Amino acid sequence: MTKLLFGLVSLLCGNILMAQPAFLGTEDVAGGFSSPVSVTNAGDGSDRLFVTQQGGQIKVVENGVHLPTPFLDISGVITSGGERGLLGLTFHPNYASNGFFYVNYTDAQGDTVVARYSVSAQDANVADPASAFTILTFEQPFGSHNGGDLHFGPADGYLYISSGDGGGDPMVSQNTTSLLGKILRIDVNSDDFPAEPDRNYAIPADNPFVGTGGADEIWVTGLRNPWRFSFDRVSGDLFIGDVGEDSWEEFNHVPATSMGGENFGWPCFEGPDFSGVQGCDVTDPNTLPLAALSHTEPGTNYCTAVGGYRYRGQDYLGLSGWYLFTDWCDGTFFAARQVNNNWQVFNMGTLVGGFAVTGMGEDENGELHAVAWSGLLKITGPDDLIFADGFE
Ligand SMILES: [Ca+2]
Ligand SMILES: [Ca+2]
Ligand SMILES: [Ca+2]
Repeated sequence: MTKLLFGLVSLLCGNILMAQPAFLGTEDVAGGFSSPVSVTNAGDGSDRLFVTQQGGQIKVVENGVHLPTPFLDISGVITSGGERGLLGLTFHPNYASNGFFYVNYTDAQGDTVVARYSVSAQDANVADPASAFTILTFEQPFGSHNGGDLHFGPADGYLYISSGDGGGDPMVSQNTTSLLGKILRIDVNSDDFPAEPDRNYAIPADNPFVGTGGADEIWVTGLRNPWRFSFDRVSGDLFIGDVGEDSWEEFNHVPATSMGGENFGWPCFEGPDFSGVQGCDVTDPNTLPLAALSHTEPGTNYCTAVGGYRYRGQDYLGLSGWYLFTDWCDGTFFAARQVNNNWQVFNMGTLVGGFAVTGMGEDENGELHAVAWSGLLKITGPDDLIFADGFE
């Protein structure tokens, strides 16, 4: 890896400051999960949390109780293990009235499926497994780098889906005719493909590759394995954790004002470094991450970016507006915020330990939660201003 842009490397690293002190903590909410990978809420006023297990189950936590009966169990239709499985879950913005929710999983052939399911008519804590309705599928060349997250944009109501480079030729991330290595953006409330039974969505007219040779579903490009991403529920900003290869773990930002089309560089760049991969040029587009964690930083073990959330809850007002994120292997949490055109990034310490936190999510009030090992945790913070450092 050629470090042609060493000055930027220093800037990205040197920007990480120590919190004074680290105010973050955790509270146990529920346990007994098997390989949990995400947590979210239904937005239906029930205050329930839904934990996605890689093996194919969605589990409900109601009033702090982990219900034994799964909300949905699709273990029979998926391939799980390694980086495959049931990887993501999100609820339709009108879930309270239409009962639709959406999953991202690896099917029996190892390919990606985004499917809609419906809650059962009889029991709010059980979905109807026969309601499966395919939204979108795409082939995966190998078992790794499946991406797998999905969320509705808070402002536009479109479904955004993260896809990795698939573990084969990484240049697919720069190929705008491929859905791999991208964030996709589709409208699930309509169908532009009535003749195609496994393609049931519409293309937003303002997607960046509409009217060009690129795939109309693409929102942003140049990602390697965007395992977890999120939206700021207030501003609509998009935050993407992108799992790196040998050098950097990336956390990328797409402002709500974006028209899409950002290129985050992979595989021509990893973090700020030009890779020298054949077919790449140092002048190629590379929207830099808001923060990047170096694999070679002494005393750390960064290896897998876990994108978090910009805190918008009410319990810890000192965290308001801070983007919280972590790394699966190392376990250190970070808080970042944008001041003018710069990002300040603070090391908040290790809350749970390494090889623990696989995903984060919000409850209906915006309180931040994480899944770690077999548990569901609430992230806690200070009651007062987070930093007394003159930045306020
Ligand atoms: Ca169709
Ligand atoms: Ca096109
Ligand atoms: Ca990048």
